[in-house]
Amino acid sequence: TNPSSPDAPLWPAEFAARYRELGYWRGETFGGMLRERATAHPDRVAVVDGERRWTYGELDRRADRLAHGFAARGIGKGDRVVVQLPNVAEFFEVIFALFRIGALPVFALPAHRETEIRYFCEFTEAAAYVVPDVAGGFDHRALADRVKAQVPTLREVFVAGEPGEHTALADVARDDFVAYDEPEPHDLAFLQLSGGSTGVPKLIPRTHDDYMYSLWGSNEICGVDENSVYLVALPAAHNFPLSSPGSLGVLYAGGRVVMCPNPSPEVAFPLIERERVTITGLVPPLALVWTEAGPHSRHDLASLDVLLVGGAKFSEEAARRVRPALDCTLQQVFGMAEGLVNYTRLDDPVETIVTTQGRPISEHDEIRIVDDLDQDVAPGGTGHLLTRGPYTIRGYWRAPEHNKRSFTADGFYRTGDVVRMTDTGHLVVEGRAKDQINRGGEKIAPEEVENVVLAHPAVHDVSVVAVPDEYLGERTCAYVILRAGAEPLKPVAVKKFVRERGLAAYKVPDRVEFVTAFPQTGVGKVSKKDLRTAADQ
Ligand code: J2J
Repeated sequence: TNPSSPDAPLWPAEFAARYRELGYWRGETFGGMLRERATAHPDRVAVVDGERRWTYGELDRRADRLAHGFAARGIGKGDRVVVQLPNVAEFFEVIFALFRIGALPVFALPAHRETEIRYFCEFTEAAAYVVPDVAGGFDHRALADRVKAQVPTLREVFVAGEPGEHTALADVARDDFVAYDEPEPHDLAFLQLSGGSTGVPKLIPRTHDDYMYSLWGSNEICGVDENSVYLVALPAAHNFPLSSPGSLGVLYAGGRVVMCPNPSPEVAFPLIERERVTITGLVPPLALVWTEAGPHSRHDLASLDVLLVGGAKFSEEAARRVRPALDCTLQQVFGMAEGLVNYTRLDDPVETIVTTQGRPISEHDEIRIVDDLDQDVAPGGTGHLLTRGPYTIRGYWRAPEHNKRSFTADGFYRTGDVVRMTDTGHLVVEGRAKDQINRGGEKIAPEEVENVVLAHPAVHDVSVVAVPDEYLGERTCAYVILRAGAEPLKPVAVKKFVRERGLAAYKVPDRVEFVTAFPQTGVGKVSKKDLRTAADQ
């Protein structure tokens, strides 16, 4: 069968058949996987959140009760449900319930605000939106009120905690059986968010089969087994802590997942000690903070075996500090929600671990490094990374026009990353060709921010660019041209405007500069390269 649909172009039949034959696609679903683990070891702890400890049996039961509750409310196979939860145990209860009934979680981040959430709900025609009551001092129920008033398809808002005007998750769950249509392994499991380089974020359709392979493939490479304890320090819904090998990899292996409400050493280190955490993943700025704090900590971090660092380039200098400071093995990871994930191997020589971003999970991850004309560069040369393989998507969800640009005719994904390959087959990330800003692992599409700034009545034009930053790698700078005759603006007024339009805080420009013209390229387009150089002076 070839389940490609107009919504989501999937793998051509011959590729799907090959990935099955090779044993990469095992024909499992997430709902079935949890059931198997819960049957095999019901009393083993699956998820720890503060004082709550859910066994596999309990997580399975909770997912069932919620699945029946969702089904009773008419949510079913193929329906989209925007899930915006912080690092709490309910995250797993909700997503496994949705996996079971074949409804697709759309993974929003806790930082997203009205502009992003409204877009996700509208674009996916979501039937429901799942929120916490209050998280990080922000009332998500009030955000849900505003979104629900604007999106007609949105029938339900479910709240983990005090529901206010909405419905408590606890009141959705039910013990009686409600029939539902189960998904097949080749069906979509969820929609993940792309970092994005365009005005609106793109949605990434992942299937049970392909994502499950990225999990067990990662487990083998990262040494994850039933004794592993994974600390979810980054936002749980992000692809890295979810799948590389992440919480879902560790649940696949029958290990234990520990929710960390905040990635600072003050919160994370005591949890590592208490739960004997063995593995976790961090973005480079946090890895820097941990390596500074590690040697002075009064907490016992000896259980920590592996620290994965990725999401943005980790400098060689910082990479060298990890083992001395935390006495664990560094694993660099260069991944993307669209698929391809590269890891340095645990037994790679130290020089490889600190100077490369790893090599692909699979022998069947096809890698091409090409010039601007799509011609392969000479071995060892630097160029654009294109990839195709058993867990890399063949197209974004409902984006046929965009897909023509982001994928080659023969199905390679254009990552937008500029890389070279060493003679051991490891990739080194040398730069980026896509119009995206990587702010310490948080991805920002300049166009999305520009569209919001442009809505300001005093703004004639704007260009958002990256400026180098010692701590975050990159920060954002908005160059603004005011309208003729407009009252002068202060930078804070621009930032405040962006925040009030309901954009995630990490997208609010760090710097705002007023100019009278933008540098132009030869063909009369704004030269972002020249703006970046100007910002760096
Ligand atoms: C340089 N750039 C990197 C690295 C990602 C594991 C780890 C990370 C992500 C992720 C992920 C990088 N060095 N080590 O999904 O499963 C940049 C590249 C890439 C983009 C993808 C995972 N690791 N990057 O970061 O979808 O530019 O996924 O194309 O958020 O992050 O971003 P995202």
